[in-house]
Amino acid sequence: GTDEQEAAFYAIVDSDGRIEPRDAMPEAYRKTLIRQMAQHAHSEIIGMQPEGNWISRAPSLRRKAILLAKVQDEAGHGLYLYAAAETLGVSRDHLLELLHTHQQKYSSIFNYPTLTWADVGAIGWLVDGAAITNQVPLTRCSYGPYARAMVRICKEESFHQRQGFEALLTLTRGSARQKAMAQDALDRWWYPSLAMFGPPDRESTHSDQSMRWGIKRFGNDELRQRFVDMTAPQADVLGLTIPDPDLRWNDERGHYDFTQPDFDELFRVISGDGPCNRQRMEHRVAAHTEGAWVREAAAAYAAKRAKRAEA
Ligand code: FAQ
Repeated sequence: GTDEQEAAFYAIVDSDGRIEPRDAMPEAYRKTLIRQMAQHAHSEIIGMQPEGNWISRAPSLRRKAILLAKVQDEAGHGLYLYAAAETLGVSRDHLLELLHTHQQKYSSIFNYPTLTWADVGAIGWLVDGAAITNQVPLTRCSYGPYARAMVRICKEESFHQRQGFEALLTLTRGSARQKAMAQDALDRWWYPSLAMFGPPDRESTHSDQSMRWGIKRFGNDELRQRFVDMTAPQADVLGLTIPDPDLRWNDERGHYDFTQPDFDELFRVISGDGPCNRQRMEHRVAAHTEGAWVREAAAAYAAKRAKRAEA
């Protein structure tokens, strides 16, 4: 772009305006947005798998209906995000191709297994809780289509979070075995949830630039702290113990002190070596391949209708 275009871009960003698809933008800004939005979209659709695993085994009809609706919402979030990414000049097909060939990522959290029913509650409470903490600031992201998609997604995620909390509350008020199952789920999901926020700021590749561009509004560490501050009192209400002996309120800081997640584990999981990476990708690619006839039929139907409209 020209210097003039660049000045116009920064004038919008610096005045907290929104960049729209037709505005000139630096190529690196466009690339960063495509990376983050695609990764986010991929996370939504891969994220359907761990909970989808429990749809046929939900403990009651009511729980099953709720879980089905939640997993459908996640498919919807993926669609809003792919559509928002398409405004940057990439196609959804291409983005899926990049996912399927390991050239783009999805969130580390979805590479962990859902071993019991309590895991479904823990995902809603912790994973959706972390997602909201990270995504509410994205409603003020400098790229208009992404920011607007986030508004609706955050409303739905906050319902998902309460759903998970309520499912866990039911278990913690149940039998000793049910309570133990809820505690075990918290023990396994706590640190992977903290890792969702990404590496510490000092090791974060993109944070400084993304904050300069108004894509990210806060660093990874600040959002992780916010999540701990929000979640610790909720664990008390549930009567569950967060698996961190050093977690305690620090009056001076006005925040909870806590133990950081194992970032070596995060990088291992991101690079493909988590407990379920292979299974998640195989399932995704198989679903895509088996769904080819649906895409072909939809395209043929659209072409037929277009032809009819012409006649
Ligand atoms: N997993 O320089 P940074 C959901 C990568 S919620 C995998 O700090 P950035 C809802 C990062 O891409 C989950 N990769 O990166 C739901 C970068 O890689 P690269 C999805 C990670 O972008 C709930 C490198 O490490 N939410 O789906 C992770 O500035 C329940 C260096 O990191 C979003 O995607 C990780 N945890 O900050 C669905 C939110 N952390 O490209 C179903 C939007 C870092 O250099 C059920 N995304 N990496 O090779 C963001 O806010 C940001 O992208 C961050 C990372 C904060 C995730």
